[in-house]
Amino acid sequence: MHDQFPTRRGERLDMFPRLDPVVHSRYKQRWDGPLSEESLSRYERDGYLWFDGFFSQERMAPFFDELREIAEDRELMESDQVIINPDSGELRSVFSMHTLSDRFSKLTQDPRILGMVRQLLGGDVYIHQSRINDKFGFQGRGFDWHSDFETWHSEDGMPRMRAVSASLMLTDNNEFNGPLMLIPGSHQYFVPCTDLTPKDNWRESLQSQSVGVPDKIDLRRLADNGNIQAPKGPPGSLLLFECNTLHASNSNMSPWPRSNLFFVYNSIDNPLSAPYCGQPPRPEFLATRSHIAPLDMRELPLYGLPKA
Ligand code: 6CS
Ligand code: FE
Repeated sequence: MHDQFPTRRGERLDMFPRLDPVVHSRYKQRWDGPLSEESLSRYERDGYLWFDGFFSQERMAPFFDELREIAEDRELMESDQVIINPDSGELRSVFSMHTLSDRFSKLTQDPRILGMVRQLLGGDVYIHQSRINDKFGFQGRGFDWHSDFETWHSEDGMPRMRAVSASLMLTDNNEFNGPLMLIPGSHQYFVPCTDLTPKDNWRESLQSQSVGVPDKIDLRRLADNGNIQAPKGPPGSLLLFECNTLHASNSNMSPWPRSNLFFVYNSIDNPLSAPYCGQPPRPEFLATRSHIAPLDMRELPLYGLPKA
């Protein structure tokens, strides 16, 4: 099978311009939504959009509380979908949050998020992956540079660049606690990586990624060109980033936690095929393959009002 995004072939391959639209509603389908022409153009140029204080802090608090409950749940903490930081034994990531919790599931259907996501992807979407990344104070480890699409293509068989991550801040993200860093404009190139994918790579890569990290020469070129940005803001801030935008984060050296929630939306016209790296598919909690149905918008009750 010819692969239009060759990567992890055991040899260095040159990066090349992306083959897919960034804002899909401009091309194949016209799909209206809440984003202005200015925002769409900015997303097209930078590969992400930042919304400071998109939701209120009060609205985020129950999600953070639920995360703390998970950390207390012995059985869940021992399951494969919870990733532990090998240095500290503390929680690093919880995958498939939307199947674990009704509250998280409903949030994936919030009209304010879903409207923008559908507009960017030009039609109906489903959740490819959801997770919380949690960096405890003083010890939360970082993530090396990568494009999510590079992993999802090679390890999950995602055919095209037609997915977007919505990342909601559950805590403050500031310069001390390891906020996400992005390279604006890097989504415009596919950067092949060199090392072959080992079997069950996810067991290693979700703790500390080494395969799927671009060459330093390519990273420098893209960062020299687009610089590096680290959006910062209070709980409830939202980052929408294109699946191929290069990103990384440092460890959390502050005493405060940094917890971010991620929903990855994929177009229903871009369902997974066999992994391009030749390994068996990863578990369903990392990459949805079955029961793919378009997400509907679900209006939620008003927040902040006392219960009737
Ligand atoms: O393997 C994955 O699917 C993931 N790994 C990283 C480092 N980022 C995105 C995604 O959660
Ligand atoms: Fe990532």
